[in-house]
Amino acid sequence: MLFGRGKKNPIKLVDKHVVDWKYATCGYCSTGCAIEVGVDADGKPVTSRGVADADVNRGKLCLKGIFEHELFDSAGRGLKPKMRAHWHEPWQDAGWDAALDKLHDEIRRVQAKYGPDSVAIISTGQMLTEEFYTLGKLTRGLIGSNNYDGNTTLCMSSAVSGYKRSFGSDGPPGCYEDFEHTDCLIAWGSNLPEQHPIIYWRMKEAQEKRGFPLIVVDPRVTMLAQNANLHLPITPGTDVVLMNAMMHVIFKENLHDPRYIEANTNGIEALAASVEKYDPVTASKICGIDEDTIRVVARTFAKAGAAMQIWTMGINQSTHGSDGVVGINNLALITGNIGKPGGTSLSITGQCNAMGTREWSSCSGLPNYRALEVPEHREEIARFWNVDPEFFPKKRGMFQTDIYQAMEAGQIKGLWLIATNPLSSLPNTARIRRAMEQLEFCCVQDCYEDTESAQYAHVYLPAGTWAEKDGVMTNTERRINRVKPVTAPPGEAKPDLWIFNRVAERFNREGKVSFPETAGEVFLEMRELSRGRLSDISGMDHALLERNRGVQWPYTAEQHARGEAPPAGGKRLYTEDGKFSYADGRAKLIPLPFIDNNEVPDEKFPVWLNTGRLIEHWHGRTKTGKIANNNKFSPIPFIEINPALAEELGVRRGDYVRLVSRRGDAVAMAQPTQRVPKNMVFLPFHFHDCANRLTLGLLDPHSRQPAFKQSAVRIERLADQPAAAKLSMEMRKF
Ligand SMILES: Nc1nc2c(c(=O)[nH]1)N[C@H]1C(S)=C(S)[C@@H](COP(=O)(O)OP(=O)(O)OC[C@H]3O[C@@H](n4cnc5c(=O)[nH]c(N)nc54)[C@H](O)[C@@H]3O)O[C@H]1N2
Ligand SMILES: Nc1nc2c(c(=O)[nH]1)N[C@H]1C(S)=C(S)[C@@H](COP(=O)(O)OP(=O)(O)OC[C@H]3O[C@@H](n4cnc5c(=O)[nH]c(N)nc54)[C@H](O)[C@@H]3O)O[C@H]1N2
Ligand code: SF4
Ligand SMILES: [Mo]
Repeated sequence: MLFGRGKKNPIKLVDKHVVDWKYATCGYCSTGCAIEVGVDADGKPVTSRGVADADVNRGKLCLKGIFEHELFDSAGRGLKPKMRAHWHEPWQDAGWDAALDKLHDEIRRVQAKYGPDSVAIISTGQMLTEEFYTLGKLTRGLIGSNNYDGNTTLCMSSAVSGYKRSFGSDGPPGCYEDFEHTDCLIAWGSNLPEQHPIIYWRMKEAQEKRGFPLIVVDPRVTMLAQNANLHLPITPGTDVVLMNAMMHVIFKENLHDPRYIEANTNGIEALAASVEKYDPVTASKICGIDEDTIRVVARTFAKAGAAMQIWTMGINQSTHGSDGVVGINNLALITGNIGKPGGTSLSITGQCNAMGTREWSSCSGLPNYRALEVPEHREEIARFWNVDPEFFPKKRGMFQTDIYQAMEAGQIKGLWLIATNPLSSLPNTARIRRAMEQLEFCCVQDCYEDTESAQYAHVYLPAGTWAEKDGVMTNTERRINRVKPVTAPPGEAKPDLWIFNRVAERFNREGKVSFPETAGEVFLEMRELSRGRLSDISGMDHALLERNRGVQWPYTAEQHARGEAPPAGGKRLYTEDGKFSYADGRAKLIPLPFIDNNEVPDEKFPVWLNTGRLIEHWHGRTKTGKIANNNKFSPIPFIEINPALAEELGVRRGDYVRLVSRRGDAVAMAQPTQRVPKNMVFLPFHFHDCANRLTLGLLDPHSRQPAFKQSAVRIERLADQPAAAKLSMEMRKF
């Protein structure tokens, strides 16, 4: 025997008696892994595996994807529609007709009493694209409230705003294959190995082959930072200062690309003048990165043949979120790193279909990146949907974060929440509670009935989730892929598309507007609306998407007719000179003066509160809190705390502490670690009634995205540890 060790017991895999494998795309993060779910002879989903020939994940899945089939019959799923007259009364089971009639009647009642925009509709990044499009048509074309937005305001809105300001349109220009061509990668506020494990794996493989430098900007020593060549532990909220200083060095040392700037951009003079005062010495005092490191990073980036930047919530969730994205784009543009292999500015999106909602939901405008502000766009869509163009508002309505403030002020009286749980995910829970209490009517449409937000609902609609439904999703690299129904929703729950179509019938009694019944038909309608636009999908259909394991947009009918195999042309955007979405085809270089407007630690609240995620959990844990193999890794709230700070506070590993901010307090277990500096704690926001009791969430002026990652707290060791342990167990909820 090899190694002479004698006979070993062979590893036995449990035979799950799979008779068929069904195709889907993972419903957690935006990586977009292709999954096959194994079903047994009774049609029960029993296991999941990665699809071997899918370009995105090449057979791999992370810890969430592997156990995803377990959510189909997990605890807390909604099985029946429910109603009640007041939110503090017990629920009564209701039939679908009664619940949907109530939703229609209450929306019209509130609108009649307080005006059309007094009803808000808040959607998500976690439905299928055909569902987004249908909800958009229903809201914009029939219901007619302009206060229609998504949880993407908590997530991608800074990226959207920054792309629009720099390039004239949203749409991430790069792809995962860029890792295989890049000569330098900067990751801004992104913890790839935990939050996008399979993108990380693609990056790591490429890096091991070619050895390009990885530079990580993050105040924590994240898993990604541990793998970096250079880690820049930046002072929270000051990334824009570092970007300006890097540009300062690049211009001073003539490392920019004049040919590219000349051919493709406007605004170089103003930008160069504005970064003049951000010399590395001055900048280092604000952003906490020493001047030599700033110079080294600027040179490494600018001198690389192709240089790439990725970023996630460390940039977007800030009072300078949109500016941070523009800063990244500025750096890319002045060095000619857009649209070329390995040279790009790639926003790593969050939710599985955060891109689909940006493209098709009509939340901030009209389908396929059309704007309410453009008369031709309103005309075009009105004609296509057979509605009166005058019915459309002439500018976008409130962002989600502003909707809550309007609710608190009593301006918004009706709310329809779809696949989002603001009572867990919005900053400053106490204010969100007060806002929800002002409502005359609230409907929650969720695949789980035990969400925090459902406490305030008058109608609950049980929805299917993920592969109980049929449609498509778009991932971070603009790849549209299929989700096919593996199983039916439990009990009387229904796919969201079915629900929207039934609601539409009630607002569309004369049948003026057509609402196709199946996702396949909806996709064909969307395809027509995409012709000739940046996000052109006219060459695609559901079958082609599955065959290719996803196709990146654009993929046009002409390409398809010419027989060009996907992803021809769709890998990257802005590959040619003068192809940006502004009228003159040029991108904009935009100066970014920095004003310090964060809540910062002071004597009373001396510690930064940084919040974010863990690999094993998903947001408010409606899903992962009930899947044993995810939940067991971190079943209760905890903080990462520096050992020196813990010692000063008399806190030992495993002690419970109270965190106090100007908004409220929360209890968590202390886990001392060098991952965080002495003046910061990191609190995952996954736990019930915890992190967002503390956060302030000041808003970015352009994107209205909250600064979830910058608040100030004080920490107290709790005297009564057994009582604290009990409280903490209660906060497990599930
Ligand atoms: N396992 C898992 N994966 C997920 C999710 C999940 O819930 N669980 N959610 C998905 C979604 S919707 C999203 S949006 C993404 C989020 O993905 P990420 O953004 O990668 O995750 P976060 O943990 O929110 O934040 C990333 C990092 O930002 C850092 N940061 C904080 N302040 C600053 C700052 O001022 N500057 C910089 N440069 N960095 C800062 C934090 O220390 C943290 O390490 O993850 C997606 N993937
Ligand atoms: N402190 C702090 N707060 C944060 C963040 C942070 O980093 N720190 N990150 C923010 C970010 S980036 C995000 S994206 C938000 C996420 O915030 P939320 O959107 O509130 O998060 P989820 O818990 O994913 O909520 C999704 C809801 O939809 C339900 N659902 C899932 N699939 C379906 C479906 O197919 N149909 C229907 N009808 N329902 C479905 C789930 O059960 C769940 O209740 O949180 C934000 N909040
Ligand atoms: S990396 Fe994201 S898409 Fe892939 S299996 Fe994990 S959660 Fe799903
Ligand atoms: Mo997100």
